[in-house]
This record gives sequence, structure tokens and C-alpha cells, in this order.
Amino acid sequence: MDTTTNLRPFPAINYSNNKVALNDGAAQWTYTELRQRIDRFASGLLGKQTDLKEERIAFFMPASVDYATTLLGIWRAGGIAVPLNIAAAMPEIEYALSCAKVTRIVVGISSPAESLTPLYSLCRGLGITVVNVSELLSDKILVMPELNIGRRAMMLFTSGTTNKPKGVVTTHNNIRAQITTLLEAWNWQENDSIPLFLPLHHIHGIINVLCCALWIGARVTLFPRFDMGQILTGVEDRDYNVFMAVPTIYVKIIGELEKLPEPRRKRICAGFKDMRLNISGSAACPVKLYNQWKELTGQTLLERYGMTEIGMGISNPYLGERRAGSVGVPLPGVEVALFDDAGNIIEGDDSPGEIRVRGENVFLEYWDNVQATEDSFIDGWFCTGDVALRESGYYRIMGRSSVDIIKSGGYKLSALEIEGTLLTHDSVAECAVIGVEDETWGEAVTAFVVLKPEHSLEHAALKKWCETRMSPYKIPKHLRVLESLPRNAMGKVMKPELKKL
Ligand code: MLC
Ligand code: AMP
Repeated sequence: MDTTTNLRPFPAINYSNNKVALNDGAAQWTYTELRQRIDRFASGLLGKQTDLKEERIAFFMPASVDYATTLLGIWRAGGIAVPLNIAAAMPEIEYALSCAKVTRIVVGISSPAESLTPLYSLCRGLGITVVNVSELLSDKILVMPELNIGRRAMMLFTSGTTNKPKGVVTTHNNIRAQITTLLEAWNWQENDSIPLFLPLHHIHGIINVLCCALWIGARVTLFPRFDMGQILTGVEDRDYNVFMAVPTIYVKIIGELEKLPEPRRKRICAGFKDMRLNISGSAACPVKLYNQWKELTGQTLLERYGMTEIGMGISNPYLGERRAGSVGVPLPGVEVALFDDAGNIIEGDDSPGEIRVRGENVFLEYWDNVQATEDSFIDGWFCTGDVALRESGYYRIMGRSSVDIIKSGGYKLSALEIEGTLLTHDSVAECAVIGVEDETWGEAVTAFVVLKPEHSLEHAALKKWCETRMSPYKIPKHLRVLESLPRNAMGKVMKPELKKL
């Protein structure tokens, strides 16, 4: 295998044409223009160096041409891209910057100054340089380094069974494998057009939408956030032929369509119907939702399963049966097996076991955390912690092995992390956080607290308190004050008992 690759930024793109790569507000960027911009940016990043040598460069900006330029420019110049959550609270950003040992942060040209003030003051305190994309667009184009495909390329923070998020590091080869399997499985085409409204600190938006589209030469229409009105107008105008979202977004769209006058509803539904593909993922798509979407739009949702550490692993087929309530079959090049509690591979159908994954798509390591990396692999298989069974070859997700992981609107949240923050509240003596089934969010963050003597706490006041301490989507949707938490003989909180409440 060729072990070097000069990512320009992706080898497969025909950059010499004038096809539109990105719609960013009123501006359109052709592939030629984007390529030139990436070269200028990567040269600016390099400055006097010839290779960034895995320097961790963070960026803080919504979906925009600046975002694409920064991500691909860092890759081109040999750095590690660390996209930050633009909705995060400053303590979360501080943790990510310190953990990744970030040296520079890039912000977008059109980012409103007031939205950056807290970031600037944080970075001043940490001694990290903040640079604007405009300052890095060099007029002199430098020679880019030759990169080994095993070179670290990206770090994404994932919440999970530990109280602080872990930095998931993927190499250029991992990213290439994650993209190319989807190009094949979902039949990506150069003439595809897709809206991108998902957050860009997670693989769903980064790999499945942005990178797949730019690799193949398709068109991406960028939205800084999920803007229902604009997105549905685009669907009505037949601007897109591929649509990818989390189940919550399909629930929200159905709710919106039900409120619209019939003629417009019909036009939007026809817009979805005419697309070649509607995909749901990042959380379970309930059968009810799959059926509702089909009834309303005539589209059969294609559900797939993935994880930050593996990219996409399992998918319903593009051609062939797309089964409701099932995530389909392993993707090309991805090895998937189910393991029983004794650590043996389950061969047949209908027995649940842990999903474990092998392949070039699987991440390299948790950043600066050898122990966590070692603990998550057994005999070369990455242990996902998700439980599934096979039914005539199709995988059905049954749940997760940890109650401390919550999936809300497609975001994976750590109950332990939220508990850790709530425990710093002056009134909270004890607390336990769980995800409670919810039609819109999949699971809704619910906090059970025991208060200190003589203290009281209202939900509204707690939400306000949380605003400066955690991302908005982690803030508990429900608060229950209890006299005591149900604990077992070892003193451990019995979360299943809380679920019953
Ligand atoms: C927003 N809110 C949420 C939330 N998103 N609450 C819980 N869970 C969420 N996911 C809250 C806000 O704080 C606010 O609360 C209220 O809902 C309205 O906010 P909004 O910003 O107007 O909401 P909206 O724009 O509609 O956002 C919903 C959403 C968003 C579904 C578009 O959550 C989203 O983009 N989710 C996708 C996440 C994603 O990409 N995950 C992929 C991870 S990768 P209040 O109280 O102020 O009203 C992965 C691997 C894989 O999982 O397989 O893909
Ligand atoms: P993240 O680490 O944020 O990438 O989230 C990955 C997790 O999302 C997986 O481990 C699963 O628990 C969950 N997930 C992703 N896709 C699906 C799906 N189609 N059905 C059920 N769970 C899913």
C-alpha cells in the first residue's frame, strides 16, 4: 500500500473545474476557488515551517467556507484539526484546549465580534493565540508537506463513561476509510447536492456530509444552524437530492409540516420524495418515525449506525431492503461482530451481544490517554458498548451497556459529566442524572437531586445557573428533588430505579 498521500485536500476531487462546491449564504465557492483558498490558508498556517508536524490547531466557527478552508488547510499542512463546539460553555472549551494542548485557534472572518469576546479572554489567560482566517490567507503559496497516511489528522471530543470528554484521534487513513466506504455504499455522485445544518464538531456533519460531498465533487449548502424555514424552502425549491439528519430533526420537520397550509406542505413533501436519499442516524430511529416519514413523503429512510471512534459501521442498503428499526449490515471494509459476555463471537442470529468493530475506519487513540485506549480494545476489536442482535443478517440495536450515556437529539452526553457540574451547585448535596425516553429528543436529560438542608431549587433557576457551565443541550430538561437517592448495598445509585420514577 502507498503510505504517503499528498492530501490536496482530497485526492479524488477534480479541482480544475468550476463546479460549485459550497453555498455559504449569498456566496458561492467553486472547487477551483476553494482549492486556491485552502492553499493560501495552509501556506499562512505554515509560515516559516515546512510541516505543522501534528500541531493541534483548534477552530471555532459555524459551517462556512472558512470552516471548510480551515479543516482542509490544517490537514494539508500536516496539523491536527480540533473543531470546537461553538455552543459550548467556556469551561468546556477550556478543558478541550488544555487537554489537546492547542497552540493556535482560528476564528471565522464573519464571526460577530461579541460572540468571540469570552473566547479571546479565555485564550489570553491560557496563552493561546487566536487568529482570524483573513490573517492566514497568504499570497505566497508554499510547497505542502508529504504526509504519511498514518499521520494524526483530527481530534473530536466525545462524552461517555468517564466524567470528562475524551479526545478521539483519527489519522488521514482513518478519515479516508470512513469517507470512501460511504461514497460506495450510498452511491455518492458528483451531481449530488446536500444541505449541511448539523453541528460541525461531530462526525455526522464533518465526515458523512461535508467530507463525503467534497471528496466526490458534490455541492454543499451551509447553514450555521438548523434553520427550519430556510431548509424547507430549499427542499421545496428542489435545491437538494440528498438529506442527512438525526431522528430529532425528522420529528421536528414532521411537526412543522403538520402546521403548514396543505399546498405548501405538499410541495415540500414532494421535494423530499424526489430526492434520491434521506438518511437518519446518530440515534435510534423509532419505527413510528420511519413509517410517518414514508407516509408523508414517500421516502424510505435509510438508517445507519456509527460512532465518533469508528465513523460509520453499519448501514441499511442503498439498493435493497431498508428495514424499519434496524441499522442494516456492515459497511464495505468494516468488520463487525457481536460478542457474548464470555468474550466469544456470536455466530448466529437472534442472540444479543456487544458490537465490536475492526477496520481502517477505526480511530487511532484517545488523546493522551493510553489506559482508556487500551481498555477500549480487545484483541484488536474496538468495543463500542452498544448491544445489538442480528435478524437474518440485519443488525438491530438493543441498547447500551452503560446507563451513564445519554443520547439527546443525536448528541452523546455523559451523565457523570453533568452530575459533576451539578454537584458544584451550592444547594446540591447529591445528584444522579439519567436519560428519560422522549418523543422529540430520544432521551431527555433528567436530574434527580438531594438538596442541602434549608436549601430550595427551582428548575428555571437551575437552568439559568447551568448556562455558563455546560452546552445548552446538556442542561437538564427535568428536575426532581428527592429526600434521598435509591442506593444499593454498596452505596451506588440505582439508576434503573430512578427511571421507574
Ligand atoms: C437543542 N436543544 C437540545 C438539543 N438541541 N436539548 C437537548 N438535546 C439536544 N440535542 C435545546 C436548546 O438548548 C434549547 O433549549 C431548545 O432545545 C431549542 O434549541 P434550538 O437550538 O432552537 O434547537 P434546534 O436548533 O432545533 O436543535 C435541535 C437539533 C440539534 C436536533 C437540530 O440538537 C442538533 O443539531 N443535533 C444533532 C447533533 C449531532 O450532529 N450529533 C451527531 C454526533 S456524531 P431551551 O431550554 O433554551 O429552549 C454521532 C455518530 C453518528 O452520533 O452515528 O452519527
Ligand atoms: P457518538 O459517540 O456521539 O458518535 O455517538 C455514537 C453512539 O450513537 C453509538 O455508540 C450509538 O449508541 C448511537 N447511535 C448512532 N447511530 C445509531 C442508530 N442508528 N441507532 C441507535 N443508536 C445509534
